[in-house]
Amino acid sequence: GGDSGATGGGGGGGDDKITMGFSQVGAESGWRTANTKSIQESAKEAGVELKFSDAQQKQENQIKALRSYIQQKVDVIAFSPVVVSGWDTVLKEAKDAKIPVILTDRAVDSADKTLYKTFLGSDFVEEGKKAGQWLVEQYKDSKDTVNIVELQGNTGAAPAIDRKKGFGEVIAADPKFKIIASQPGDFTRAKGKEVMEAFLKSNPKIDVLFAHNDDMGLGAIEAIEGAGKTPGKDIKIITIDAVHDGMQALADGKINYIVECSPLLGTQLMDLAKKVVKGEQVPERVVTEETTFTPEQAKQALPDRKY
Ligand code: GZL
Repeated sequence: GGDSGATGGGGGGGDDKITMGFSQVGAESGWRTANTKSIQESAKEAGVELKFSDAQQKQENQIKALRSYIQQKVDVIAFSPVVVSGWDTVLKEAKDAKIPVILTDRAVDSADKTLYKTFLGSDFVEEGKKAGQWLVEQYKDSKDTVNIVELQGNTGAAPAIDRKKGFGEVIAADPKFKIIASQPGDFTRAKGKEVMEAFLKSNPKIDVLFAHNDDMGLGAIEAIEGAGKTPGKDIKIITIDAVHDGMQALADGKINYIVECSPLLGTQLMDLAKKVVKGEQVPERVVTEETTFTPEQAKQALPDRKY
């Protein structure tokens, strides 16, 4: 194959077949497994040679994976950073090795924007705002205090920081909304259930649960039912993602509203990767298209959902 030129890392094989090193956060949620499936299927369709690693939600494992991709001289690196900070050193190593990097799903807080070519993923602040807007609308005619508990994603993750920010900004408009407890549930069902059990024990009056993803909401539903309360009625539940099991709970009335966060980033990622390896210009930010769902809309959408 021809010379890989300034942008590529001298990857394998012929001119058009590129090699991508991908570091995935883990397999913590339904969203994550759907995202992994999208990336692996899209790589096959695009004829991209994919080296894939699962970091089990540990940053040090992602850094190790990125270093191994640099060693292997892949043509392009893509990853979903489990947390926003601590990436500058390894991203500089990739830059020095002339291997372009694409951020997907989650962002990093590096001040140096030349450390990556583009960030493909959702606007998490917007997702948090949509969740808050639904709540404000639901309680617009009520004067009573609304006691909210919040299950956050893993500490330091872009979606956890930004969803909390967007939601908080919107409900700050009316002092009747009170977040009486807010803890990380790490985006998993198990932790979501465990933290919700603690919330229920220490807060006699909980009106609303805002969970940063469906999986924590589903875990919380188990805790709420275990406490003899009815999810969706005694405690209103808002979640983010719209994966199958969340949409089923929404259709069943156990969740009241879901803000979609699409995991289907694979096709766009492979297109961006091919452009970047060729040294073509790409937008520095590609925002995912996504919507929201009520129980009625979930019933309509469920039969056609891919995940
Ligand atoms: C959001 C993604 C989050 C999902 C969770 O793009 O990073 O991580 O909302 C997943 O379900 O674990």
